Amino acid sequence: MEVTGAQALVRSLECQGVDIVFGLPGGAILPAYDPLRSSSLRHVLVRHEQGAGHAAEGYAWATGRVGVCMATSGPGATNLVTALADAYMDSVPIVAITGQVATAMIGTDAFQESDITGITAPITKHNELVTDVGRIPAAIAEAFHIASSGRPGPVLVDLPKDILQARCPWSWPPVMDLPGYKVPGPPEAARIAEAARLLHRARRPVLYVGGGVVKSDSHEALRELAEVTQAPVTTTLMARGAFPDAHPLALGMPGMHGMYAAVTALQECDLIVALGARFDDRVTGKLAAFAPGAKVVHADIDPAEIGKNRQPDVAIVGDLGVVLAELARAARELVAAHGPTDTAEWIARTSGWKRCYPLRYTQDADGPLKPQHVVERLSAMTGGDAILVAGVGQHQMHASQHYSFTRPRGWINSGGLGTMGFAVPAAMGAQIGRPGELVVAIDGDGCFQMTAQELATCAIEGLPIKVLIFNNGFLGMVRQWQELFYEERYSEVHLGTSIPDYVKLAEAYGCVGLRCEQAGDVDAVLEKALAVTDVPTVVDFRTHDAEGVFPMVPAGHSNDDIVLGPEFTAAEQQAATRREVIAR
Ligand SMILES: Cc1ncc(C[n+]2csc(CCOP(=O)(O)OP(=O)(O)O)c2C)c(N)n1
Repeated sequence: MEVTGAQALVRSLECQGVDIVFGLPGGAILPAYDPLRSSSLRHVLVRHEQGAGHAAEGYAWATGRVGVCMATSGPGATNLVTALADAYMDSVPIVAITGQVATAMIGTDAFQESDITGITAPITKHNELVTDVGRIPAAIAEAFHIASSGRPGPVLVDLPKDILQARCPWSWPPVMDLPGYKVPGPPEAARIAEAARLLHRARRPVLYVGGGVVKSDSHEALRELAEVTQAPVTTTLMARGAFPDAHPLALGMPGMHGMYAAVTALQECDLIVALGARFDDRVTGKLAAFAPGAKVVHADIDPAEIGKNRQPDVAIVGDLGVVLAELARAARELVAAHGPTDTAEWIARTSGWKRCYPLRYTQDADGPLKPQHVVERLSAMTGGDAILVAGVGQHQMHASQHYSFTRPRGWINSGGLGTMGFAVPAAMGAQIGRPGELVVAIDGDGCFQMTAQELATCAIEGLPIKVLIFNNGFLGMVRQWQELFYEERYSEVHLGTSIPDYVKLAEAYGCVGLRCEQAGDVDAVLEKALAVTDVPTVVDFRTHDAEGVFPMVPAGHSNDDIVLGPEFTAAEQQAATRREVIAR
């Protein structure tokens, strides 16, 4: 049976099990939008292609499935670039379909021509300009295979208009031809055994958990490993929720704005077991001074991560689902044969740090509204079960720090690229992927204004996302750096709180708009927002404009230099620097 290239594309997506495509049409991709009308695919018409890209990411984060976005050539395709770079940095499986000018026009500076495979080569796991209509099914099948297997990531398929219009015989499944692409096999048993032995012997171990644990859905085996070995667990910004924050072994987030206990435990430990984490500079601080006395076990599906920043003593390459299950089994056997691990003293110490140097802020009843207070109330009112999506900046850190996460895939953010404008469209994708669940975006006023137009998409699609704007009137995180590192010389960070009027803006977009200026009103306003079930709700929280994010390790410094912040006395800071547990 013969079909057009466009029909082959749509059928391939259907056969691939795709149910949702985020996109916006234009000239070169037009042929594909025609068969879309009669397909089983649901297309969500975004207001900006960046929104389509982040929505595909949000869908992928929330469901574990591949997110799909579609755009036309030239500006449509280049508007996807930020989302592709974001997905690449955070290993998010998405497939981007772009239209391209007709093959005969390529290289002529034709209208809306851009070399999108050239542009995105360094920010995609794979991309392909398809020049043969008969290859479309294979190109799509390969794109989904590459995006979702091994270390996940974005793949782009560029389809010239004449290729979409040409005809070819249809058959499925196609033969995939990927000679250079290999997904790691099972981990080496000897490495697992060696890692388990180190963990069994360690007196001061830390499980350093990264986004790979979420992506491989291996949180249950992680919990078993932690409990069997009695090893404290730190979850990075990419892994919040992979281990419940309320668990006695949970240390919280490590890194630049991490919990004192997590940061210091990594500095003092004798063994780091890094699981799907990449020793990112935001976690290690000054690399040469990071965890000086620790042996390192590093498990990751991507061999390129092993030894990239820190040379491990034991390297395990493999799917963390398998690695963690086998590590837990090996640890259980060692405990059965040789007795339990000896970490009680270490747990007492790390728990002491948690108690002495917690997150601290002051919410005066009639003082300015603190962002931390809003997050804590949201956490309490939702039992930690919301799907939380964040923008980038202070609000992101406050959300990650103060929300008590209970489960994986309940936290979605832009970790590696730090993309302002991520939250609203990613929340849209998450809500479509997990209908019926509560999706809450915590966004900064700066971030929100970068992609706010997707509220229109959400309203039309009837998506009841909650967007909590922490409106401090500033590009807050940059303001904080100017305060601390540029002697309060504030330069181009003031946005003002009243333009736009976020309540009116929300209403103009067909959403419910609410405002909250006082701590005493937070619960009532959140309750109102949570009660809306048919359209998005936007809440303009007028938050304190001078609030900082602490603790903080200044960029480039050693994690030993962690600053607790203004809520702690000089004596407490000194005790923390000496790593003392102060008797109560
Ligand atoms: C697209 C983009 N541009 C610039 C930055 C640099 N940047 C990081 S945080 C930040 C401020 C964010 O301000 P806002 O959204 O109001 O959040 P707040 O920090 O106040 O919570 C900026 C400008 C970025 N991360 N992304």
